[in-house]
Amino acid sequence: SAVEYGLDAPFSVEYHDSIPSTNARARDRAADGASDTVVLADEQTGGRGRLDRDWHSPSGGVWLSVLFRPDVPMAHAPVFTLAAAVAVTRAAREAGVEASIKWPNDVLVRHGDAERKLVGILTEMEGEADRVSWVVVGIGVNANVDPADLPAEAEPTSLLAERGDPVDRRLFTQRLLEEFDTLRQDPANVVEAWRESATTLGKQVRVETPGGTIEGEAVDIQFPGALVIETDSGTEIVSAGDCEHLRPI
Ligand code: BT5
Repeated sequence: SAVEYGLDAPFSVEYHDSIPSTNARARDRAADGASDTVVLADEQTGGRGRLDRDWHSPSGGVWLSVLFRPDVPMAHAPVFTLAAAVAVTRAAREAGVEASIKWPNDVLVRHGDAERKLVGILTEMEGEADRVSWVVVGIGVNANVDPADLPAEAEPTSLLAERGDPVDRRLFTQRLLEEFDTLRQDPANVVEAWRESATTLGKQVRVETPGGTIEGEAVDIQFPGALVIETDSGTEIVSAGDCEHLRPI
């Protein structure tokens, strides 16, 4: 409940026991002129992933959206997805869970060769090419939820399952928002921070894009968020928005 939170965050925080989607609510707040606002919910009944996929959001998760108005061109907005991934990874590690980032928008926990999805991030924005009007970064963390209540094909995990006991959602969310607040103000340094927490680099990957499949070694990330892949026929650079699926091969 809201009482469990009582966050001292660098944002104005709006809490809901249940809401269709915190991203949808944050977009509505943006249309009303709000900024530096976090929408937080215990449960979402219509959570969304990328490409209009469903995001399962039972009670006990940390489902939140950060609305802000950075002074950056539209093309730079993907850097805030990386910033969110770094922030949530750091908060998870402080909670004792060895999370790492899978490009472009997942945070997962490795168990041997298996990778289990802990977090998904969905960034939306509106504005002009030379300056965004607003950005909404949606972060879905399987916090105190049972992975058995999540879609099995996604191979999900949760902070609860990894730790064996519930996480203090207030502390976790507080740390997440503090880290995100620092990173969002320093986009140029986000890529370096991302490299330190990423699991994708140095791996053989297969990326599905609207233009076809790209296979090779993921060698680097470029500002504001593109993946650099060495293929047999040369270097390919894939923007986050063009990635439909990334699989290790
Ligand atoms: C994402 O999409 O990973 C972005 C998810 C963003 C969710 C947050 S919650 C707060 C805010 N409000 C919203 O409405 N959304 C944001 P994508 O990469 O497209 O992955 C979606 C896929 O993940 C689905 O097709 C499922 O296979 C799987 N999935 C669904 N729910 C999951 C969960 N809770 N944990 C792990 N995997 C899940």
